[in-house]
Amino acid sequence: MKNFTSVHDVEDVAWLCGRAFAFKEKPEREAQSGRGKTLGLIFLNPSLRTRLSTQLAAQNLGMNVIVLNVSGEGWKLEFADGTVMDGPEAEHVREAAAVIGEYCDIIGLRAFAGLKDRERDYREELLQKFIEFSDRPVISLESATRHPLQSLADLLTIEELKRRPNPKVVLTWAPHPNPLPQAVANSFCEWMLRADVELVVSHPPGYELAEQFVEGAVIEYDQRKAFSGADFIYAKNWSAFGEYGAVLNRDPDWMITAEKMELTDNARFMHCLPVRRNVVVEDAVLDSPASVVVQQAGNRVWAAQAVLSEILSETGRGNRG
Ligand code: SN0
Repeated sequence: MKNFTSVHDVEDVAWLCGRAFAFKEKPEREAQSGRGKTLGLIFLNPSLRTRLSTQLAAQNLGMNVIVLNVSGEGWKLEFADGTVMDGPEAEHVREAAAVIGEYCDIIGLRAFAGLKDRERDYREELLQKFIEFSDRPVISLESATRHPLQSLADLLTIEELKRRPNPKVVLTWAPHPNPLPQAVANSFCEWMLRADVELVVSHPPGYELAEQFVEGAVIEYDQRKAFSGADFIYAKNWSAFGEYGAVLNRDPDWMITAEKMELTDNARFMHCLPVRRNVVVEDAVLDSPASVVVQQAGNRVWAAQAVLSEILSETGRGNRG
């Protein structure tokens, strides 16, 4: 594995899950493999789980970790070519990524969708420029269209908790006051479609995700119908893809409630966090034994460790990116 930006970078998803579970069982099993190597974690947006779990995973492999919060501490970056840089942007990604590549053997990058220019976001311009100009392996810590470390941890959690083969997994849209990226939802779908689950996606009209992510999933506009017989309920808000970045619906009737969870087959409740209580999901669900959000977040460490270990085994063979 050279870069880790989507499920398409993974040859064998089941095998990668196996590696993650092996690290969960024995975190120090490859404690020397990253010795003398540096991971740089570059954040253009806030983070709690991603920053801590990826740092912990790298340390378990013996790596050095350095973190830069670009939005708070770095120079404001320019990404477009040929611009006259007389505005607030002080540094171009061409130099910034190249310099980070000098310091780091592997780079993790968080760069959310801007939600203004759909073509630019879906081309993954920021991520691609970091890959190109750093000349190092890059791990997505949530890009414009995907959050693959989250999705891998989600899959690990489903594998640990499923009570039957081919469980019914429902991704449901839920309300939120602000426009959020489609990345978590897109990514969850493409990973679930590579796993042994029955995927149902439920959202109000207007919230259809890009075809490339949901092709093969069942779309059910009636949330209650979608919940029927479900083994896992995965809640997430996203803004519209069609009317790009718009908040079209704030209907509290889409919130996940204990009453709706009754429609499922004793389903577990999942969310990537952070979650807005009593907007996305009511306290009664989040505080019930059905909620597995903390276990899910815990699995972020093993997802990151499995991915880092794979990339290290490549860089060890002298691959500079
Ligand atoms: C991000 C998202 O992509 O939806 C990160 C999730 C891992 N979530 C948010 O930005 C939530 C912010 C909020 O105001 O609730």
